[in-house]
Amino acid sequence: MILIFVILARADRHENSATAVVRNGQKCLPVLGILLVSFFAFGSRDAEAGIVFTETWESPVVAANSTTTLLPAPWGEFTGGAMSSILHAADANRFAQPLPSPAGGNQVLELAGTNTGIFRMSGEALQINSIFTLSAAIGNDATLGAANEFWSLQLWADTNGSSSFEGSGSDTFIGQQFGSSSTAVTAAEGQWALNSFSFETGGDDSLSGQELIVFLNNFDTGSSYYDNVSLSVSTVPEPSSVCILSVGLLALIVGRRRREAHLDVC
Ligand SMILES: [Ca+2]
Ligand SMILES: [Ca+2]
Ligand SMILES: [Ca+2]
Repeated sequence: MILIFVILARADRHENSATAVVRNGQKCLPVLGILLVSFFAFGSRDAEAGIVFTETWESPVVAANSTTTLLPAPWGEFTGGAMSSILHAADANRFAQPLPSPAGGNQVLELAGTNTGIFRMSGEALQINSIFTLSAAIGNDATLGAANEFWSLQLWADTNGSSSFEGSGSDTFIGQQFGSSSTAVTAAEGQWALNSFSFETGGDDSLSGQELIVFLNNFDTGSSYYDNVSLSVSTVPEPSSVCILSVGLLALIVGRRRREAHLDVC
């Protein structure tokens, strides 16, 4: 990164030595173009993005209009309270079949009852300068007037190293997006909306090495509906690299304008 900036700076200085040639803005375009391409190429936050898992709830297959409490591995019920979880074929009275985007297929997860939740160990160790994004299609049951707003997408850290989820006091709550939040997207009746929660670790290494836990929750009355649950991780470029490029670009632009202003005066 530093080498690229040095090369660009030298190229800029070399061009200055032939100052007589630089009389209009067109000469700036190649250098600025290279800088901008470099910035986006090396500064892209999604350069190393990857999907950790996607869960569609299409397996095991259940008959239409029926349910099962059998969760696909490695999902498990959270045992900290009166929990239940139901994987069921979408009832035509609740949602159209096949399920409209951003949901899909014919099966969804229903979490029924106050403070119901299921979790999944992600297999991902938390590390600095990373962004973890948990997203899901959230459904609005057409048979009820309520907006099914008590869903919650949560990320936790396995602080006690149990490779399981025990909740507060044992594991660390990282954050959530939830249905009654002002930033949540609520689908129309019978429809689905994509919601997500992102956690950027930055340079904080307090949770580094701990396994990330995904927790899906229904925190109040009624039911929550989830489909196409997905976890992704991307690496944030080194702050020093972004800083060097930004400062370098700014310095070159300012320097160029000053020299051009000087030439105009002369
Ligand atoms: Ca599905
Ligand atoms: Ca509803
Ligand atoms: Ca744990």
